[in-house]
Amino acid sequence: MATVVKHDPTQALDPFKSVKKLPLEEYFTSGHRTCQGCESALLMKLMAKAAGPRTIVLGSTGCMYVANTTYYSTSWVVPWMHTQLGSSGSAALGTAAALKVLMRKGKMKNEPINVIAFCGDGGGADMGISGISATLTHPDYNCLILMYDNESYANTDIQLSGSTPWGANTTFSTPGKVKRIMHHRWKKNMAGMMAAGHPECKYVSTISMSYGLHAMNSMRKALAIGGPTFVHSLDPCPKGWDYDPYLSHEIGELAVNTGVWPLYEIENGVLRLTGRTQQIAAGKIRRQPVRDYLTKQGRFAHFTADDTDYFQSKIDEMWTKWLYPGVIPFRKEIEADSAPAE
Ligand SMILES: Cc1ncc(C[n+]2csc(CCOP(=O)(O)OP(=O)(O)O)c2C)c(N)n1
Ligand code: SF4
Ligand SMILES: [Mg+2]
Repeated sequence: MATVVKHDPTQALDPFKSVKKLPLEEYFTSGHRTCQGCESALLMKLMAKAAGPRTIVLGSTGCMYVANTTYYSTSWVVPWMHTQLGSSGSAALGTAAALKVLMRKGKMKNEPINVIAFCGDGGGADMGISGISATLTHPDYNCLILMYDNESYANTDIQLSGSTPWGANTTFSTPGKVKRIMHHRWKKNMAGMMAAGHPECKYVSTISMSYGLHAMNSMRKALAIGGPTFVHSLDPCPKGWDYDPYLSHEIGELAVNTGVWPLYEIENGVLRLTGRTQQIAAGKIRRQPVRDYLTKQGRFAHFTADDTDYFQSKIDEMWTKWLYPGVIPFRKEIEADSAPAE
């Protein structure tokens, strides 16, 4: 008979009903040095609020490490530890395993403690993907891996990553006179990949800080469900995306409303589009043209009309041809445009 792995108890983290019902306590406070308008810093703040005081946070190298832990100061009120750039997965698993052993041996009080390891897109979707993958195959350890995606290696001056959108201007893909588009690869589908490849992982979701309550409740679900989980946040970055910091919130909304960043969750194997994405898919609101999103950001300022059309066509494809809009990039053979000849 197959052994059913039972995970340890988790904290009861019911969804927050409204912004007015949020606790006033902050566990990520002042004293950091992130740029004005940094949505990743907002993610840290809301993640800590969503998780509450009995939480350990581990952070891999990147802006959210460097700017938040200047020598002799930190904005973290909960225990926090730095981990190596590609190590969010192993840091999460190792910490969850250590807590389990210490509690079993009676060396610390037996209580559910949230373990959250965050990583950037460079540290997570590129360098640390194998460690994250390994962690998501261990159903007996409770931990959340939170990927904050500012679509570049921002801390080292905006080099392109596997998460950088097609055509964007980064320090590794500066448009020139002869070649305008220097980055020809499409962004990795990290959340879909994590969900599809790890059947033991009970919860994967995408979030945006422009929808803070939705994001906090998603992180609470990820922490409460048990076992290892993965949440992917798209975080506008004024420095890397080259826009005025006051636009951060609007650009986050545009990413969702243009269909560039679909919001969804996969809970116990059930896939559900959420928030505005669900409304777009149900035909209740119109998907905005991607031009509205691209023209707000300097990193796309070199785009010609053809480039914008190409970008739009790829987003349309994601919405109309994928097995599930924005989530699963397969097509049923019968629906494929040009099924290969036998
Ligand atoms: C193994 C290793 N290689 C390179 C670096 C240099 N480095 C520090 S932060 C960073 C960028 C990380 O990018 P990302 O994970 O996307 O986080 P962000 O800086 O965008 O917040 C790099 C390359 C490092 N610390 N460790
Ligand atoms: S470079 Fe981007 S991610 Fe880094 S602190 Fe500034 S706004 Fe935040
Ligand atoms: Mg990054």
